[in-house]
Amino acid sequence: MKKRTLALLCIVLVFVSLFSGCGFMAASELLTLPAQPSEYAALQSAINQVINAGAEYSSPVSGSRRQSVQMVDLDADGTQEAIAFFKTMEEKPLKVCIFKQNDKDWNIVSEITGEGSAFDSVELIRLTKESTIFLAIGWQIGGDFTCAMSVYSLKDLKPVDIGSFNYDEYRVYDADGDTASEILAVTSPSSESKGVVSLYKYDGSVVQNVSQAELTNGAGSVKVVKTGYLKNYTPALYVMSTYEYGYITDIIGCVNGELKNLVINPVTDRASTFVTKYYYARDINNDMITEVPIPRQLKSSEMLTTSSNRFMLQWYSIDSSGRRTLTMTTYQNDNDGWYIDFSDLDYEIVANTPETGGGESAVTFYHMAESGEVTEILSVYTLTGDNRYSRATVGRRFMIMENGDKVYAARLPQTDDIQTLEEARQEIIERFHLLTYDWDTGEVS
Ligand SMILES: [Ca+2]
Ligand SMILES: [Ca+2]
Repeated sequence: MKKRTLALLCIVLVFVSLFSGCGFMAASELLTLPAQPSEYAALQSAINQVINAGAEYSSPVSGSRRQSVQMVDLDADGTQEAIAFFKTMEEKPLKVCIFKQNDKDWNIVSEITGEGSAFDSVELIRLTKESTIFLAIGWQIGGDFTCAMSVYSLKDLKPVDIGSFNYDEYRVYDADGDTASEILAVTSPSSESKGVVSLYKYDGSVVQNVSQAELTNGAGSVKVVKTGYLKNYTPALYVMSTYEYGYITDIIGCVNGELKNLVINPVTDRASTFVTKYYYARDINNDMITEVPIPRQLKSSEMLTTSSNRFMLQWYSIDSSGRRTLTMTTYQNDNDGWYIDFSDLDYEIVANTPETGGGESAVTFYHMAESGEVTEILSVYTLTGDNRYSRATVGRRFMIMENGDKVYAARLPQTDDIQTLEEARQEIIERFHLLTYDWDTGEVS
């Protein structure tokens, strides 16, 4: 095994589910004003007048802005206004109030009311190249997971409805590279229609649907929506849905202002990204470009007892024309929480055999010669229990790392060349990684 330079993965260990979308969250504690210094007492007093009139706080349930009172300089006058979210018993029960400070007092300068069961989300969006802020409010309408978004201009802090649309999920980013943000709305498939991603853009007076792209025909519920970069560093939306007995990822890019599904096969009307397990697109090699995992079945050998679902994951980056480039090849062990980067090997892994028992779980990888002869290349062990450390170094085994109550070890073929063996061991240690969570999985609740 030759020593190679490897791009070490930098994986963030913190699992933060930051997602926008129309899901139901567990009722979180309402976050009101961060503190109660004297200058906020007057604001609290103004808010209390709304509450005393029969309203209660109703914080947005998803997205990154979930406080029921948010301090923002909406009109760029250098001082912050307050936006507060309430639920009332009125005919339109959801109420947004914008408060502005005038000397010491805070007063309501405008209100928005709407129908729905809850605020799904709120966004402050720069829909033009200038710094002007537009307000978008997602309303949960009806009992299912459908939301409606209304977008408002805020000239003189007077909201004017400049467009609205339904969505199940959405993301806000500059999709077409004009430095202004757009809204990309995802609607799940129904019995009558395919899932669709729609591009909503501000034309100077209204926000309207300027382009859309369909998801895979036959795709089911949307599981993951995340933004990422194509190979040429243009942004795209990666949408993973259930599909038959697995999952499929549609990749929606914006080409010359038009949304395009970059991985759809026009003949089959489905994306080329089917996976049987819950493997979603991510930046596997930390180069800012999102890769999509596609499994490759390992060849099997009659000389080995292997189960049929043994495969490597091949991670591809996609460019704006849909061409894909292999970036990394991994073997992933979901049960034991690790993967190995098998990129750029000068031999082909053909099969592996898993074994479990007695506080040990092992996977052995093989190479197959043209004659069909099978050679063991590498075994990786996950060890638990009392004497796991001693078992990590028994015989030809060497320890890779420990994590919690697990010790990971490996075993390489016999060799008398101590230096080669030491280099090979070091390479295995470098290629071995624990499975961790993305900081932004894009998972949809
Ligand atoms: Ca744009
Ligand atoms: Ca990448």
